[in-house]
Amino acid sequence: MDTVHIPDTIETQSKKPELVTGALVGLLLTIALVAIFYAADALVGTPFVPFDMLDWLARNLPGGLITFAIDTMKALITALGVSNLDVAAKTAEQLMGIGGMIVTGVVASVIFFYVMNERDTESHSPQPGYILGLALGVPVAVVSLVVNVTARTDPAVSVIWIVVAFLGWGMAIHAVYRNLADIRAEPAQHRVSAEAIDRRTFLIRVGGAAATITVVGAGLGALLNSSRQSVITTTSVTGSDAADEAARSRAPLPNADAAVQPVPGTRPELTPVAEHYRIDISSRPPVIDGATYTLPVMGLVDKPLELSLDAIRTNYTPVDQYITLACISNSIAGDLISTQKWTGVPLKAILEEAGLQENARYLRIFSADSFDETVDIDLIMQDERIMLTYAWDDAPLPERNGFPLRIYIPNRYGMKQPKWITEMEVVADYEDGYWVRRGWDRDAIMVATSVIDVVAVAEAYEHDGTTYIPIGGIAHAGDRSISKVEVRVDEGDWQEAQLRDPLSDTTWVIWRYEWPFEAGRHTFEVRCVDGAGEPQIETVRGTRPSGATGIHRVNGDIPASRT
Ligand SMILES: Nc1nc2c(c(=O)[nH]1)N[C@H]1C(S)=C(S)[C@@H](COP(=O)(O)O)O[C@H]1N2
Ligand SMILES: [Mo]
Repeated sequence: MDTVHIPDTIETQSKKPELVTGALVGLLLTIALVAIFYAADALVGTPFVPFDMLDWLARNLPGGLITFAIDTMKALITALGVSNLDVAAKTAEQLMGIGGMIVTGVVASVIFFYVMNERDTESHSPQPGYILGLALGVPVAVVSLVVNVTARTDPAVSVIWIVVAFLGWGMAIHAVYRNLADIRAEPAQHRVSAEAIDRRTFLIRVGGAAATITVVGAGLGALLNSSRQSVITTTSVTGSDAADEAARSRAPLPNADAAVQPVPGTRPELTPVAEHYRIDISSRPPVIDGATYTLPVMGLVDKPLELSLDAIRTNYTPVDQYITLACISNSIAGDLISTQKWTGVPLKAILEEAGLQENARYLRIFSADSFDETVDIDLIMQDERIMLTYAWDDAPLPERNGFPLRIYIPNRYGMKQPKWITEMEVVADYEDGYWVRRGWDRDAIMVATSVIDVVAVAEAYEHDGTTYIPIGGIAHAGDRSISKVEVRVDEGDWQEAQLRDPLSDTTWVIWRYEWPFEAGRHTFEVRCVDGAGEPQIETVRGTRPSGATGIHRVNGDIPASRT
């Protein structure tokens, strides 16, 4: 045994466990706790608390700080060359939640070791462990109760589970502390050398146990989550890619006859649903049961409504629109912009049924994830395109994109358009919505932007002795349409591009320009003019608070010969 070799070390050391040991113990046991939460979530649907903590922080920190964190993350991810920014950002965010919880556990454990060392008592009461567990468990349970919208368990069960799990964690840390203190306090000669273990061996055993729990918990969770996911896809109404394709070939797109074809390499005109960008304030989308869901429409109305999803789908005349949605934090040429076919009911029809009272001015919309926004009622009554959306691409809204209901408001960035709507209230006074309270633009009108998607060197062709390389991309100005796109190369003259008929006047426009090819290094730039003749803003401006502006510019070496 090791003890035979190092009794002196043990005797001469202070009997108190060091704080570094406290940090190590906290690290091992908190990782194990995270794994247990993960497994329980996958198994029975209890809250995964690291995400809840992060969501709560994101909602309660000042808006500027969050924007800074998000921008930093975006910059990091972009620097790493990841292409799918929103997916990567979500993953980074989730890892931050887990990291944050582990750091909290480590700090709490260090403080616990410190306090215990200071107390200097021989008492073997289990009380300190309970106190540690409750000190973290109770606040975490409260936070989870407030923000969690994905748990499948009853809130009471969730709260008890979180407190019990943290109690177990606190007791485990205390037990490890006591053992370490006892081992060190014990004079070497009192040990039965065959059974006694030293501090290091004990810690290795604790580490082994924690690692086992972690691996089993995380493995179980991952296994259950992957099987759960596959169930969702097989029963999903959207079906396979092939089915989507079939659906599309049955109903030709409204611009099927457009003369101008996209340059190969231009982003798809209609974004596949699964690839639509996704931005929301939660680590995971809220889960709502469509079968029991009802939407209350209340406040300053003559007849408050309580609408089931079926009632919304069948009692009103549905409308279809092809829509380009963009996030206000999309940078120039970023990928937080997508186009889909939306189906819903004009909000006007619903408000008319409820009957607006004299002083009705604004509609407050509340969401399952505690997001909210305010819409001007005059706007709703004037613009029948403003709709309560229940389908994308002829299928129920995907969970992450707002199932069962989201609003559509033309010409506004996504931040003004709540998903997962749970309640609508007609009110007299304006109130800032979720992102407006955090410093973003109150109106959030979409800014005109144009982007170069591709300089298609591989598509070069010859015409009348000149070689041309097609350049293609998109231009977008909310619902204001695009009247002109211009391209310039190496700061020469602006040249007009051809515009493809768009899917609708609320989608982006695909453009192409045939560039007379010259070998060498070139700079390509694009700008656009909206349907009212208003040119896009050429000055570079960041996303906060009103959306990014500026000319998109790309540089490239165009090889002289491409065989
Ligand atoms: N309830 C709720 N609605 C929301 C958000 C949210 O976080 N919660 N995010 C908004 C933002 S900032 C954007 S850009 C769009 C994104 O919609 P998408 O994820 O379906 O693309 O949803 C908007 N609606
Ligand atoms: Mo957004």
